[in-house]
Amino acid sequence: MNQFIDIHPKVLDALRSGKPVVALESTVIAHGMPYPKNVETALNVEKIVEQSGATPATIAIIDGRIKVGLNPNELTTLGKQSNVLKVSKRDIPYCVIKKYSGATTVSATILIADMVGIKVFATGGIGGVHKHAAATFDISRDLEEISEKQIAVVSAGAKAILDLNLTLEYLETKGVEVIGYQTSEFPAFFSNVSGLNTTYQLDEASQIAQLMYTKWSMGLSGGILVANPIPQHYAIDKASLDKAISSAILSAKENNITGKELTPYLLKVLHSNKDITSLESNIGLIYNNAKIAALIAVEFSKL
Ligand code: PSU
Ligand code: MN
Repeated sequence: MNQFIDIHPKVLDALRSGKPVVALESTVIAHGMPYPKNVETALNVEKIVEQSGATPATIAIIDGRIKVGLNPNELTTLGKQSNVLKVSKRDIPYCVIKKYSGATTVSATILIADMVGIKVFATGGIGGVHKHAAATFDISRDLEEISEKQIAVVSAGAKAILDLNLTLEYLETKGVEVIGYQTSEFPAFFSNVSGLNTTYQLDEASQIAQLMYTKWSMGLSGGILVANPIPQHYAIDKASLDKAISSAILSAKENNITGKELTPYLLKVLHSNKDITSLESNIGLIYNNAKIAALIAVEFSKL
């Protein structure tokens, strides 16, 4: 095993005996939600994964050590401290040599999960192609990593702040199938109305596990995006959501927020917008994704 990684004993035991494991990211904890809701959510997500029959492995960097599986203290520190780096692929070695703590994005989490052999990963919504990307070139590393690693990523589609159509086009170019879990419409994170289609719809976790097994057994490289709609009672009405997103993007422009700061900034503005319930919705969809991810991991471990 890689000399820079510490695997939590529970996770190591599960991996060695072929039991189901679900990787979880940490940027959503450190940069995607305010304290203390973030820590509460992260602890609940782990509980949901466990209750659904899999071992949770939250991934982060703590004082320069890459951790696969955090203890509650580490998780709390990550959610409380304000100097935690947002770590994408390019940031990992720097964070390690400086002995800093870093929260891993979807892309860095996938990369580390793949190093230790985890095949299923849950998040809220993946990063993707930003609106106006033709001018800014802002395309999340998340899409590259999903397309390179053998992993199933369960998310409520891509974050609604993005250009969802371009995100789907990009995934198609990279050969990533977008599987709608019990839906044929690509979910739009806080809402299930996008007007866009998933590649295919599958209704059972066992079918998704079979697809993973088949893709990788025939030597096709790359991951699968499982798009899991937000539970209807958490969904935000599309008109209010679009309005809130437009004003968040405008605010980012006025304040010259770009690069890695953009996504956390937009989410922060949305979460503080009193017209929509985006923080509650974000938490609701993450719980739902954690559960489906665990069910898929359980089914995949049987194959
Ligand atoms: N999903 C959420 N909240 C988040 C994120 C995803 O519900 O905060 C994070 C993920 O870590 C994702 C990152 O990888 O946002 C994308 O950032 P960027 O657009 O800078 O690549
Ligand atoms: Mn970006």
